[in-house]
Amino acid sequence: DKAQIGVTGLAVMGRNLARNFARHGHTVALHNRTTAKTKALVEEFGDEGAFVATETAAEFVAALERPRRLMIMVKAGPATDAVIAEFAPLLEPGDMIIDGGNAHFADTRRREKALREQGIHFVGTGVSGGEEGALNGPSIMPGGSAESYESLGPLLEDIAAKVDGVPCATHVGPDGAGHFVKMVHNGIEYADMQLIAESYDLLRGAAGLEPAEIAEVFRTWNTGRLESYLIEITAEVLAHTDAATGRPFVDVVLDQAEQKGTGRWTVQTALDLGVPVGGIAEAVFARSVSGHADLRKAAHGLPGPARRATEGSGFADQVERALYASKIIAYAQGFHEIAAGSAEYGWDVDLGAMATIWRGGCIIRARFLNRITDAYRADPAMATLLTDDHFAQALGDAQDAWREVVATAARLGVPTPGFSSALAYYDSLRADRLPAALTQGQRDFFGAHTYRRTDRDGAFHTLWAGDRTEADA
Ligand code: 2AM
Repeated sequence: DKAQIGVTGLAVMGRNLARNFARHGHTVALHNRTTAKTKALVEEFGDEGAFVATETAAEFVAALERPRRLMIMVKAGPATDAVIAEFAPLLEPGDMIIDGGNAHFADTRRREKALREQGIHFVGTGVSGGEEGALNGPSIMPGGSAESYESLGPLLEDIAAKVDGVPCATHVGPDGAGHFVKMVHNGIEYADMQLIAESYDLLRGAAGLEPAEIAEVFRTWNTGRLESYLIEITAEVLAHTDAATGRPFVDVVLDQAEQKGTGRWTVQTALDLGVPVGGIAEAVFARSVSGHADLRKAAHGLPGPARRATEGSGFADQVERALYASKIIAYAQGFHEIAAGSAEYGWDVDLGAMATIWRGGCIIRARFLNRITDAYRADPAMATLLTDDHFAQALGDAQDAWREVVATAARLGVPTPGFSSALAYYDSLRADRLPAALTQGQRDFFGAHTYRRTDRDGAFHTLWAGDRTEADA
């Protein structure tokens, strides 16, 4: 029997996706550059379903039913191009190459275009949920042609996570749309993690709670509107004790956060598109700051306020509100970026559907995402999530606590770039007037860059060096 799908690249993600397909009753062709990995998979997990182990590229391609569905799970970058170059000549028009790696959407657009000329569908696909998700149900974000999704969609929906019976997989849009959305998903994940980290730091530095006590606070939060995978694992990590020292685990881990690049891409892309994503950017920069051991060492002795815990038991509730409000901001910024990318590249992404497929399988899975889906269902053309009834009310209810938390952080010297920038974004968007008017005035003064007026159309320039009369520009 021919295989419905083939997976090449059998490191842990590829292996787990292959097993997931097989467990759902699909015959899966297997291929890996190093054939020992293929053999090992079949030896260890062969009883989970129908696998066809192959050694050469030709054997692999021959094992697939037509049109062929060939999934590549190699490290994003040159390896992806190498594998495409190896297999594309063996394929026929109508066949599909699915790239489930973390490719940059611009690479995906390039590859899709090149393969389209050969009649091959290239489906750049975001896959979120790590190893565990790949095996038991990830969130899947495929781009590529709508035609390819007709053939591929049912398989992807089979292996995806399900929430209330709805699969966490849908066709995102043409060419690079899937990888773009996966990229922004990761950017939002960075922001969400940073806000949680700041909440922990505040509960410790401003309220004087111990990690085990903070774990309890997060457990309580996880029964409410903040219920999510990230809050759940935060409680687990904070409650963990280091076996070697008997100290809280979080106190023995080096405080330098690393990154693989999708958060940085989210911010770089936002800059290119002109979309303000301060919350995501601050999260990327916070990791960067943490890693600059040399700067931190040099600055370590600089003066700050006495960092004494002064806050009482009501503080945790205020932090919960600040966290929820800041989280709304981070998601609003991420969705703005997806909307802008969709408009720029003509993808017509259904924003509400993105929130739906993130409800399960992926790292940012959360109860909260239903609210985003509802918001876009009610008004698909909404300029910003912030004005949705639910979110506007939550932001309004949270704002006193949010301001109090940011003020407390500033007073005590607890760094909260995420909370602070989220609040500044909120205040900027809702402001009557912004000091951007002054900025334009300065630009006109030193560079004759002109300005527009509030009271009539046109572009104007003031003769700053002369008699300061105004001229039509
Ligand atoms: P390997 O087992 O032969 O190293 C993750 O690195 C996966 O991508 C592995 O399955 C690895 O195969 C595969 N891979 C990495 N670079 C590759 C390349 N240039 N060509 C083919 N497979 C590659």
